[in-house]
Amino acid sequence: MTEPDWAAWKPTERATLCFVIQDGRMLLIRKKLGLGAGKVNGPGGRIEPGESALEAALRETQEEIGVTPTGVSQAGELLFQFADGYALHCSVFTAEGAEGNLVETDEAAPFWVQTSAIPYADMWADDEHWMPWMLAKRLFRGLFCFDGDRMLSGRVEPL
Ligand code: 8DG
Repeated sequence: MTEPDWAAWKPTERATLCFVIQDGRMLLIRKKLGLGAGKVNGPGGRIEPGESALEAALRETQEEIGVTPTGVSQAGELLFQFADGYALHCSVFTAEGAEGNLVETDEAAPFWVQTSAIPYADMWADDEHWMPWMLAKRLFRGLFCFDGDRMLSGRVEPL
């Protein structure tokens, strides 16, 4: 698979991710269903028609683990080109906290980890490349090519 022309790249679908980071810890999920099932990730999912990326990030977090993120800001964006032609744009947000009761749902099991001990081995292969940017509050753009869940190439640049 050759690298796409990222300047002309258009996504098939758009999704979001939201990472609550508070007191040196980050709120993660083990995803039970859908794309990336079995992997550790932040809450998130596809943007529905008429919704902004931020609205989708809040809704998906509520649906997946029962809490509403607060103090949300943009962290970066991820462009994923898959070998089968599927292309996904993902807006990444961070939150300073979350309101409500954390619950496990059919979609996800939530847990907290120290930001110094992120379980990259259980996550999508690109995450270890851009998460340090997010933790350092450096706005980023990540450009990644995948075949299934195997990362073929990628890079991270300032946004
Ligand atoms: P649905 O909830 O929209 O109905 O469908 P789904 O099949 O469950 O998928 P999703 O959760 O909506 O969308 C996939 C999620 O996975 C979305 O939040 C973006 C995220 N995701 C990827 N690739 C990668 C990746 O490489 N790293 C990380 N951290 N997240 C990724 O699709």
